[in-house]
Amino acid sequence: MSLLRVPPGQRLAVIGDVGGHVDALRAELARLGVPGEGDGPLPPDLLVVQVGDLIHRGPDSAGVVALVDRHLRADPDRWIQLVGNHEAFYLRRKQFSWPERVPRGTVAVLRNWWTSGRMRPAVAIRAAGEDLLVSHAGLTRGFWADVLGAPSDVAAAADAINALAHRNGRALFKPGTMVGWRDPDHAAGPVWAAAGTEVAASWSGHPLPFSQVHGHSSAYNWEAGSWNLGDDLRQAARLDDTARHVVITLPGGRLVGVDPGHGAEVRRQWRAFELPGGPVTPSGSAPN
Ligand SMILES: [Mn+2]
Repeated sequence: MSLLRVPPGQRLAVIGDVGGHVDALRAELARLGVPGEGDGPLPPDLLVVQVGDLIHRGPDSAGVVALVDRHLRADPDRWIQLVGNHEAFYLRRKQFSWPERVPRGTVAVLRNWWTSGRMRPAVAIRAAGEDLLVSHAGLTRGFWADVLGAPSDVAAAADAINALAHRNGRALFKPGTMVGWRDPDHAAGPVWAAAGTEVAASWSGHPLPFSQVHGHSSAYNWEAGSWNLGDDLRQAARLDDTARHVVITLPGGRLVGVDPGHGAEVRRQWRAFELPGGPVTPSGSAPN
């Protein structure tokens, strides 16, 4: 089973949805210490996980994919690339309509990442004494129980999700309320589940087997200033305005949402979710 341990002295940075905003990605990588305005090489103490949805919306999807491709080639062990629904748009039967198309060469790069396994659905990480499952949209309780068989171990969960990639795409890409205006589905898949009404809501009243970090959508509407959560979960939720993160702390772990919500316009204020390596839990976070 594959559990990625972030050793003492190293750090983890989980980067949320990029949405074709190459300048925003470069700026964040530079802030994390990547030289050459994010071109690299990655500093030796840095492990990057990007949650998918690199492309669409913003001005330069091709530039984002080219930049990430350089990191994946130069440091395949320290840039973990996850698949989002916008990448999946070019990998399989289309599940939604979208007005944009990335260039053919960019599609070829995405397909190569997917077939070679360099882009995957999930990763299990242990950092600062906390086990984290990172996926594009988050793992609902229904999917965890019905499709994965309720693994309590984070590495077993990631392995089970990743095993679906080329064997059972129908399960992996199971849509939820964000496709076709369906009602919320507490068993929506980890590429499509909505952060508030599906992922968080599905765990309400049930202990989390491990913590999670996800992108794709947010349990808080930053523009409207409103929650996509019921009262009980709202009590457990905390906002990080500077980073644009939503942290919902529940029995057994926490759900960390890192989608900055970039549209055609970039959000100026956002950050990666960072954790130090090693066994020490940083003050203020939820140990489990
Ligand atoms: Mn998405």
